[in-house]
Amino acid sequence: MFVDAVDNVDKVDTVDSQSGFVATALKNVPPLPGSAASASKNFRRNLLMKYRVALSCLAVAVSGCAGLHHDTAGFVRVPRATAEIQVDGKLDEACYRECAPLTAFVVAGEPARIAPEETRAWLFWSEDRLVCAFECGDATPAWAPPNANERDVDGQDRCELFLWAGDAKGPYYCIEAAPGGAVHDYRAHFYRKFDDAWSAERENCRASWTPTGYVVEMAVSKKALDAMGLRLETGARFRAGLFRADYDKYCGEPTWITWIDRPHAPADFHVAESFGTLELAPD
Ligand SMILES: [Ca+2]
Ligand SMILES: [Ca+2]
Repeated sequence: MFVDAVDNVDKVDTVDSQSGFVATALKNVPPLPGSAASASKNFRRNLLMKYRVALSCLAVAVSGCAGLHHDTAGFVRVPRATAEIQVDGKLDEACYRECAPLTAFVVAGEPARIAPEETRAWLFWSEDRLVCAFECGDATPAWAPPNANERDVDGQDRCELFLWAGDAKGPYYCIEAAPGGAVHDYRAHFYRKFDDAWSAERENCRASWTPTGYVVEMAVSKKALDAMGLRLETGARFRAGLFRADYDKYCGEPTWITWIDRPHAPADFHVAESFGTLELAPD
């Protein structure tokens, strides 16, 4: 069951009462797939171009900041959160300005192809949770409202966080979050043995629309991480996948976007080679 609540004139919150996932959408939310309102797409594309220029300027401005991620060779040092992060689908906390995002996303299996949309991702940790956020340019929103069938996320734009303790025979855990608030979370074993009954202890998980795409902001609790065999302490290392599916239309053909690519191999995020390594940094 889902509950709609309007708490101010600018946004509408859609709450999944079972998962706790909340999508915060501006009232000028992108049209549902196939709706007449999709005629506004050209206007959105123009906005996208202007916004990308602005983001390029911003990237230059923050390129020398402290806490910079190191995203070479599939290894990232995750900075410790120095202030409270409100998981509300808005990336207006200082950490998102002060820490450069991961931007090394590529089209999976197609090294010569430039990703058609910009993808930026951040990770932060504290003693009680791991925070992950994505900011995605997307001129072609493809989404549907949340419903009881989490597999309906499969045909939607979405950002994906995979977490794995590194045991080849052990489980890995996946949270796939769409811009309209639908979430598909599951546990899996290699190769592609899925258990949809698993659900993350997602105390907070929100998505919101931006003028040029969407944001997903999520936290995974210490309790959930403990159950995965992942430790929240300085120096701890574990494996993670950061992925994105970008559809031009609902249930169309996606462009698969990944942080760790297997060049010249078909896109497949459910293999160990698609995971990078995170190290929890002291600051
Ligand atoms: Ca926030
Ligand atoms: Ca899209």
